[in-house]
Amino acid sequence: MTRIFSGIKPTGHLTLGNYLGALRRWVEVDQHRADALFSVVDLHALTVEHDPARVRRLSRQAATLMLAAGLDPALCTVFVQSHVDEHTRLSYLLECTATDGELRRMIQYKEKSARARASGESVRFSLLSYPVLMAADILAYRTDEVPVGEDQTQHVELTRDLALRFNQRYGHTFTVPRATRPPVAARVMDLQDPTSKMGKSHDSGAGIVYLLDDTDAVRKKIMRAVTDSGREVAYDRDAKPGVTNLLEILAACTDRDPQELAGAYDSYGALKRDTAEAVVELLRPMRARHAALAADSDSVEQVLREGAERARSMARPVVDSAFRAIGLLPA
Ligand code: AQP
Repeated sequence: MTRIFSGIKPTGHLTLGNYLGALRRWVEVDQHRADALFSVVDLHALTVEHDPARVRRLSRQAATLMLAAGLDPALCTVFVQSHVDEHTRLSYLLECTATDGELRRMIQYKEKSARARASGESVRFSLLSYPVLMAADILAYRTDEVPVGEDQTQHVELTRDLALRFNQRYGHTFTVPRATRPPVAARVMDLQDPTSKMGKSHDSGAGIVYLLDDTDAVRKKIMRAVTDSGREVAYDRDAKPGVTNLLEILAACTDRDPQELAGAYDSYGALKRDTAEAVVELLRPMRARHAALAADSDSVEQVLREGAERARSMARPVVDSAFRAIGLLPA
């Protein structure tokens, strides 16, 4: 059976981008067709300035939202990355496989380190090394497919390179995974700056729809979305990034084609109204389930404990065999 691994990092409140670009497909497709593992990748939240209490809170909230969105522990494995030691054990071996040059070429590293330096912050070494930890997350489970948004494709490419290199040098140990992407909404853009990704750790709350935003806030954010000059509703990411983003969101919410939808509107106002209503309806059941689950945190913790046990039992033999292959004495 195909093995899938994907994760969400608790760097902020989950957004519509996380849902349309990742979570929805995990729920509707991946957990049914594959042996799937979905993780709150909390170690990845430590690569930038962080507040320990906030990371704890956001980790719990992310796990609760993943379940509220419909991940079913009877169908897939839901767990917290730091609960399974195999990720960090394997990460070191992969650090010994990766090169400094290839890590410095990672676009996210270049962008985030430049941003940190520009604002006078120091750059954590883990910001450079985290793609290797991500490779360990994936390879520890002999994953076949990694559903990710466009922004993570380069890291999955690195994972493939590391798996191939390790296998060539030390004998076949890892499955070489491939990235898969959702058909639409692979990249939901910020409503106030439609040329940059809607990211949960970004500052501009006005351009970001959070999954737990109340109905009024969702409507306001979408009605105030930046649109483009002119009046024509056209699906064209370069010439009309704002309108195109709204069309993609509406298309993803209603399972329609964004190009076709463009032909159905002759004003930005109507497009915004329909998009706002579609998003409100999409999020309504999830918010209700989240409220119920948040009131029963014991059951969420139980799911995470069982998920970690299952994940550990899958990862341990793979990581142990990597330790042996690379030349370490068995304990
Ligand atoms: N805007 C988005 N559009 C489509 N997919 C997205 N994803 C995230 N944002 C969008 C996908 O959601 C999964 C989990 O994301 P993540 O936690 O790795 O990254 P993030 O939500 O983008 O969080 P940050 O902290 O705001 O990230 P950075 O700092 O990297 O910008 C992934 O499959 C991701 O592709």
